[in-house]
Amino acid sequence: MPGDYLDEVRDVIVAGRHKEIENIVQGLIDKGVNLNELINEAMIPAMDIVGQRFARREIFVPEMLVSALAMQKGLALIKPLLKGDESKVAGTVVLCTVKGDIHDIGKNLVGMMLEGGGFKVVDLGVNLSVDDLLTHIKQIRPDILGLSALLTTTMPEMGKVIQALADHGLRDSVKVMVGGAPVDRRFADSIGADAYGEDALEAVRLAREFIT
Ligand code: B12
Repeated sequence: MPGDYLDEVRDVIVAGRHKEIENIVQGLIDKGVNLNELINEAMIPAMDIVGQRFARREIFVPEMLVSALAMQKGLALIKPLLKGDESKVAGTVVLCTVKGDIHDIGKNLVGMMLEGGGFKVVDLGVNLSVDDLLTHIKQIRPDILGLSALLTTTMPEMGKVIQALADHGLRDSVKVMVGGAPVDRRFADSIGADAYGEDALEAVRLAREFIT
């Protein structure tokens, strides 16, 4: 049955069975399954289930961690297959999670899709302070900056970054897009971001819009 493998992948990630995920995902890659379907209909929904269980206090941080590990191992196998043609770079995107936030799975997915879409991605990692980020922006001079936050407590950092870009005369040289589960368009507007992206595909669409 076509949908069965989606259920299996979802269940293995939810259960945090990270030692099994690579064999399963590699087997599916070898069979030529649709990778977007695998990510969007099995892997991301698995993380949503994990988050709901955590919120209901049915699981705790260690369980969230092993699910995240399973997710990361699975995505690592898919990543090389999404790579675009590096000879035609559409533009440079700097990505990071803001200070205080170490949730990087969504950011990594955004980076994978942008690379697949022909962008050069400079991933600065997680927990970037405003000052560190400014230093990198001055050096790299990207076309686009993508900020990710998964905690309501770290969302305000996005506004601080945008303000700091303005204070240092850099705001007009870089388009800023923001994303992450608690972020929405209204928040993006309120902090003066150029755009809000709901998911990784939207990030690619926005980046293309910025460049053309
Ligand atoms: C996995 C996970 C963890 C892992 C993270 C591992 C890792 N390497 O990322 C660990 C265990 C470390 C963790 C820790 C914590 N977590 Co946590 N975590 C999660 C969980 C279950 C999944 C997140 C995830 O990976 N989702 C899958 C990805 C693909 O989705 P996404 O990140 O939203 O990204 C998509 C879009 O948002 C968008 N996007 C993302 N970024 C960007 C950027 C741009 C520019 C664009 C355009 C788009 C975009 O595209 C992505 C792809 O579609 C969420 C629940 C949830 N459903 O979000 C809780 C959750 C975010 N965590 C939560 C909490 C409370 C914590 C802790 C405080 C727990 C604790 N007591 O210690 C710590 C905080 C750590 C910190 N300082 O950051 C809460 C946050 C609540 C809140 N209101 O703020 C959540 C919502 C769980 C819950 N329901 O309560 N967590």
